[in-house]
Amino acid sequence: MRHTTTLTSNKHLLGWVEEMASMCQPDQVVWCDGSAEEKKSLTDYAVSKGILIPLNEEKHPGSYLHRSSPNDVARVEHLTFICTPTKEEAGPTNNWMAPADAYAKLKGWFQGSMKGRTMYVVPYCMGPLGSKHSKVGIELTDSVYVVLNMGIMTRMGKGALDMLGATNDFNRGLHCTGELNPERRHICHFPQDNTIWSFGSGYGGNALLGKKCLALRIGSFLGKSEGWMAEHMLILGVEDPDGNTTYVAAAFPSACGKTNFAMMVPPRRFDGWRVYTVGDDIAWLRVGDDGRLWAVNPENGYFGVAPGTNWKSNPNAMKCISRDTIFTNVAVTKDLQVWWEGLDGEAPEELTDWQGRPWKKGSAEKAAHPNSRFTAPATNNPMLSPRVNDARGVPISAVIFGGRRSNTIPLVMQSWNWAHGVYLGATLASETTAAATGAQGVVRRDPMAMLPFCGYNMADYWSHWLKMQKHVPYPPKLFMVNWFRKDKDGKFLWPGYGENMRVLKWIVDRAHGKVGAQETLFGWVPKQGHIDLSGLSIDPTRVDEATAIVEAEWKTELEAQKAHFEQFGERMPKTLELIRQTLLSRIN
Ligand code: GTP
Ligand code: SPV
Ligand code: MN
Repeated sequence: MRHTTTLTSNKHLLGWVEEMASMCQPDQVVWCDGSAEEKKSLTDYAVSKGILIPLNEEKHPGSYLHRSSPNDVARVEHLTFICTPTKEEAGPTNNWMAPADAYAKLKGWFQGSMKGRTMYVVPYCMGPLGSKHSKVGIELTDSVYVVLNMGIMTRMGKGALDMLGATNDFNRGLHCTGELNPERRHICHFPQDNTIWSFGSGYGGNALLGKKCLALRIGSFLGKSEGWMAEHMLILGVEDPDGNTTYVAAAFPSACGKTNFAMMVPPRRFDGWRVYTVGDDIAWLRVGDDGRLWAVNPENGYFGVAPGTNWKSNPNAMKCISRDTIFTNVAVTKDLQVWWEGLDGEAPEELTDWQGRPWKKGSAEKAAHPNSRFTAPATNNPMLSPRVNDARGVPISAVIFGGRRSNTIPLVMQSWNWAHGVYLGATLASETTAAATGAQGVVRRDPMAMLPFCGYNMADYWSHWLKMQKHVPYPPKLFMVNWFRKDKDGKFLWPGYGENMRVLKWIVDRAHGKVGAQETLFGWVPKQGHIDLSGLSIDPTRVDEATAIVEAEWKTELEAQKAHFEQFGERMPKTLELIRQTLLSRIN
């Protein structure tokens, strides 16, 4: 099999592509340049093969529907591996395979796997083009759907190759859709080799290798040795009526509200306030020359959860998906308009569901898959921060950790200090969601929302977080939030979405030392009346319930954290366990 390209003469790259192609044996190798013509011809091809279905051109210009295999609808954490030389380097919260074993096993699967198919060479850059902090990756894939998604989610094409030049400094990503057989599906990371091999899934975080695989798993590993941090965080800028903008980063687990918070529209009471989106999923954090922590969003688009998105909950997301968007596993109307649970208005009488089957209103089954998604370019966002392409990023004044918890965790709490904030992040727990396969609604520890994304031992990751304090003379203040506390009937106590602005305002004021706080046994909370509730029609007792600290619940919580820490043995930073014991002793 022969192939040529005029796009690069990089010997490292050409040699590696040749090697991978001779293993996978595609019929042809196509180099992607990221041009508009290329996008059009790939799209036309995908439509001709039924991989993409054109949507209603009037309602959804330039937009398409993709239906994935019903067995391939979310990340597969049990099939995701960190392949470090020793198991200890991956730690107890990651699946581990010895690198030699993983390469051998997957070589067996990749061998001849692209016969009759095309291998696309997808060069991409995570982070602004030309920035020394950005990372170049090359993804080899046999999926045209992956290519088109990478074209939206990353700076894809010739610009990335130009950045790479003749160097060997690129992530080697190999992806093959295979037969979509869950028995032959693995997502393997080789941090020491800056390599990712993904076989047997075409979906999201399993297949778009720039996102979770490179920007978080490999990224967190690189960050540890290079002195920066790769985090599962949104980044937003909140501008007050005087025009001062404060930047905030927030880590919430998958499908726990990052996209919504990053695109929030402040309620009427906050006339003159604006929220700008820098990123909705991933933040790369570095210490700036001025001693502050600066954040860059390495992505270029949004791979967002569709269900629950509507004109009331997230009007900016609705604008983001108004054109040039790929929808995956949503339902469609007869005239090819998209639909999902939680979209505005009543469900239509009849739909075609996410699997292409007829669906009738009132059906017990969901029409859209709970993890159905949209892939939309960041430039569609009317509130896109003008700083997104700034290589320095934006200076972060507050970092927020938040989970999906029906009880215990109050609406908002500020840490005493950096170490206590790291403790709050390290003990973050959340109910599982449809973003990964497996049981949903089960509370599990998801430290810093990074449980599925940390590319090395979580205890070492916490040490890295603790150590960062020394390198950040002007650190952000650390907070935790919970939008998801429920009353005894199982209803959310706090209205959430745009109303979260009321909580954000307190956080920003605290970060600037503008407002007081109430000391509790476990952290700082707003004083009575400090969360502005004007113009909000909600029974104030519900807010009291949402913000309450119930000692008995905290006792259970703190005791449950013991086993979480113990699994890390000697590597566990003592500071965090001592903080846990201190907090517990305050109740006892
Ligand atoms: P990933 O893309 O998986 O990392 O998810 P994400 O953190 O960006 O989550 P997203 O903003 O897409 O929200 C996921 C789900 O949570 C959606 O169904 C939302 O409607 C719901 N949600 C988001 N914010 C709130 C909130 O403030 N309150 C409530 N009750 N639900 C929310
Ligand atoms: C998540 O699961 O946190 C996502 C979606 O952002 S995926 O790209 O599939 O990881
Ligand atoms: Mn995510």
